[in-house]
Amino acid sequence: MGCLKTPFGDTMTSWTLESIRALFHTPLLELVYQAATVHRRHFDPLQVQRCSLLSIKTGGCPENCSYCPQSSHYQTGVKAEKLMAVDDVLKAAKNAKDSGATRFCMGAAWRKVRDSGDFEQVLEMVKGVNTMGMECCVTLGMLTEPQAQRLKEAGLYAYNHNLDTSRNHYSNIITTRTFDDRLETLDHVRKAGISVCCGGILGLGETEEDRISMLHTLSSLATPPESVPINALVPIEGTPLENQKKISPFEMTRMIATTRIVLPTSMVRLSAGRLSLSPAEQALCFFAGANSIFVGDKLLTSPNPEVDADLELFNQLGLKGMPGHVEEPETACESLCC
Ligand code: SAM
Ligand code: DTB
Ligand code: SF4
Repeated sequence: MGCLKTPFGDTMTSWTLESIRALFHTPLLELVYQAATVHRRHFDPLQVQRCSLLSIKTGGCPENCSYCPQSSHYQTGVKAEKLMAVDDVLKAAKNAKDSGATRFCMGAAWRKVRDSGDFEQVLEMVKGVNTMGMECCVTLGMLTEPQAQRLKEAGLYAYNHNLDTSRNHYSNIITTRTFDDRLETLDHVRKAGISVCCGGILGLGETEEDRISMLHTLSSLATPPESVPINALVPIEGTPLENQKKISPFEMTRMIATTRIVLPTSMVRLSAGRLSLSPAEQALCFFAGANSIFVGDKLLTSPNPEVDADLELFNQLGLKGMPGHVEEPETACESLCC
């Protein structure tokens, strides 16, 4: 790790590839202990943010991401649908808020945002969710800087745009866009003043070096992401990765612990793949520094643990939901959601 001085005189650490590699290969229990220690310095370790996820535009995507059920390149049984109506989305957001979610994420199976009526509708959705006092996050594919600015003006809190894997492994997984395309959109999001949510997927046939390299790219961004989702591949029949070997819970734990230490103040999200982890394995991930999950029995198109199972998990572990910090405006909400 090298030390840099910020303009304010305090020290900022920059992680070299070698230092991340050494950390990643630390014996697991020692690594988890270090990560848990770092976690406690920056967060209440008993608080785990509950996020809600909704697919506002499902299927028919022109990209060929080898893991994705929504790509039109593969026969996965996911039907292409039109963009959801604003009112329906806001009703879902209200339900999510009532059930304790403090972040509402909307996903669209788009390659990129087009300046169109659909984008105007998404801006309305963002405005509505923001008005409810939840962190509003969207993931819509590639964005230009003016589009990012419009999302910011509508009240967008965060934009999710994952690197998914290392630069080296990227073209084995997706060929319809490049790693640099991803970085360019992240730059547009950052320039618009939107919080960046960017992480990856384990189980895409990548090596440990690929995982280390992805973390190095994330920590080397001019401003590292405030939010880092770590997904385990949900294998989808019909996709090229349907028979991929499942990652072990210890691989997930190692990745989460390393992420927590390399990006100590970021939210580390235990995202897709929780159904293949037992309650005890998820507990190990929380101990290693994961402090957010998606709640609700569906992710975008694939299953997620039942709400009751997560409530029981929180009770058993003594965890509580992280309180929201986005303020509800004082004026009454004029949208159709309430
Ligand atoms: N189309 C937009 C994009 O790709 O940025 C937004 C939606 S896309 C479904 C959001 C993220 O979901 C992907 O970047 C990927 O990390 C994750 N994802 C998709 N399919 C997955 C799967 N089968 N298992 C785990 N994560 C998956
Ligand atoms: C993220 O990193 N994982 C979420 C969210 N960001 C958008 C998506 C997971 C999708 C899993 C496959 C599906 O349900 O379609
Ligand atoms: Fe499309 Fe996003 Fe799925 Fe890739 S991950 S196929 S861009 S919806």
